[in-house]
Amino acid sequence: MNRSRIIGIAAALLVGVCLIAPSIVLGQTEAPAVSGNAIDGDYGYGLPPMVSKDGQRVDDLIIIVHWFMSALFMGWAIFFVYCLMRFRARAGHKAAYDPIKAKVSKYSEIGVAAFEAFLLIGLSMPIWAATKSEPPPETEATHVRVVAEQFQWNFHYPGADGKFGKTAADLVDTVDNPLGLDPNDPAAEDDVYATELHLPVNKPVICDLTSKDVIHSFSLTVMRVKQDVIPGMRIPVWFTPVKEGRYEVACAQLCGNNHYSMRAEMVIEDDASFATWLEEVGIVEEFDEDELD
Ligand SMILES: [Cu+2]
Repeated sequence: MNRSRIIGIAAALLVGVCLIAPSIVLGQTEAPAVSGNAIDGDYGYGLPPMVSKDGQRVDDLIIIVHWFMSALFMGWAIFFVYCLMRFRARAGHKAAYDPIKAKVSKYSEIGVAAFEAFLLIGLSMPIWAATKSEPPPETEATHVRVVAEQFQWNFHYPGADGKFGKTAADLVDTVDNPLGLDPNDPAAEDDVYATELHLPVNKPVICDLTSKDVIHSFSLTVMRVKQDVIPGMRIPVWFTPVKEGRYEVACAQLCGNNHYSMRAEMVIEDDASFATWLEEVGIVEEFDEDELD
């Protein structure tokens, strides 16, 4: 392939990326559906919908990093095409093997390193410290235990007494006792089990994550929350939902053959609807126990 053709292909690729990128960012498609129910919010090729109090800060960081990487990409791509043209083989020219010393490259490298340090120390660390180091007070938060298993999410609510009943791995029964609740513990009597995550709007949420089998990852894209779920560990995550709606809970860690089907729904609703739902789910559980007796 001759050199001018290589230069032409490189330039065409560069122009192509510049033309396609904005249409990808601006494009919108249908929201994904979970078990037949429509999921709220506009899903496109850009950032997914965000309904969390602290989410905007995470989004700002993602956007800044992407603009910075785009500028770096453009800089390197222009330099690449320049080198192809400037240092092509020509009659009467001989390649020089001495290292090149240029002030432009030295200062641009220092500039990139300084900006990266600013990204880490000036932007990322303060956001991380503000949103991830201190959980909200337990008395003000909705507290849920999230128990992952192949290939389902289980949600455990403490019930009216606000206390989670004791659980034990050897009490787990997939059909009758999916959480492994201890029937002799009085705190377990009013506990609620659900496969859908319901949460009241505008109130902090603490989710304690654990797994029955392998490593999963609790992914609430709309809350900008993603955390590995590890058997034998209790890992808390917290967030504050700010918009009512029906959203997706996904597993973001390849956890086995049916990993793709490990999805649940998260319903953000007002206080009254949440209280009604908790009561209804509780009633269903009691009814099931009567049936079994
Ligand atoms: Cu999983």
